[in-house]
This record gives sequence, structure tokens and C-alpha cells, in this order.
Amino acid sequence: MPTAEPTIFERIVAREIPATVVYEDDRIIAFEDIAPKAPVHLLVVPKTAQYANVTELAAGDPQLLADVVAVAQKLADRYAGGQYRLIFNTGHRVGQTVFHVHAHVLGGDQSEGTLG
Ligand code: IU
Repeated sequence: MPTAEPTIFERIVAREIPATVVYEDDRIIAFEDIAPKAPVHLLVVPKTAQYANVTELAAGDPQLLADVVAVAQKLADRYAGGQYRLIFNTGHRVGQTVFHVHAHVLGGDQSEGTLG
């Protein structure tokens, strides 16, 4: 069976591609999004490439999903006063470009509105 190409996030975990890492433990890494869509825009990423999206992660390893949420909260507390949006894009039609599950943590003042 052919081996899938590593995603960009696997290459960030392997330090083959640079990223500004703000959190790391044995199962999770978090870094600044390279193209921020809010004053604070971080990505929280399970290191395993096993799950393409949050639905797969929730079914396969609910504790890891809970840990991703806990890291998101910790980072929002540190960088965004504890207030944030947590977004898991699921599917290319809604903008998912990296099929390795990741949470977008969006914080900072967005009181002008963000969601349609
Ligand atoms: P999406 O939900 O799959 O669209 O999110 C992928 C994100 O990865 C997107 O916001 C990109 O700006 C971001 N990103 C990054 O932070 N560093 C990179 O080297 C690449 C993409 I390529």
C-alpha cells in the first residue's frame, strides 16, 4: 500500500518546516497560524496523523479531543484573556486545507463580528 504524503502539520511536528510553537507535550503541538484571521490565531494540533478531522478524533480518541480543548483554553487564557472561538473546519467546501485534525483558536477583539 502506498504511504500517504506527510501533511504540513507532520512536517511542523518533525521540525522540517518552521513554525512559532507556543505549546508542546508528547501528544499535542500548538503554534501561530501563518496567515492569522484574528488578532490571536493559534492552531492546536494532535501530533498523530491518524485523524483527518474532529469527527474522526472524537470517535477514535475522545480523551485526546478533550486535551486539545484544554490546551486551547490554556492558550486563550495566556494570549487572549480567556475569550476565544474554537473552529474545526471539516471538509474542503468549508475551507479545510490540511486533512490532519486541528483546532483554530481565534481571540482578541472581534466585536465587529466574524460569523455570517
Ligand atoms: P484549515 O482549517 O485546514 O484551512 O487550516 C489550515 C491552516 O494552516 C490555515 O489557517 C493556514 O494559514 C495554516 N498554515 C500554517 O499555519 N502554516 C503553514 O505552513 C501552512 C498553513 I501551508
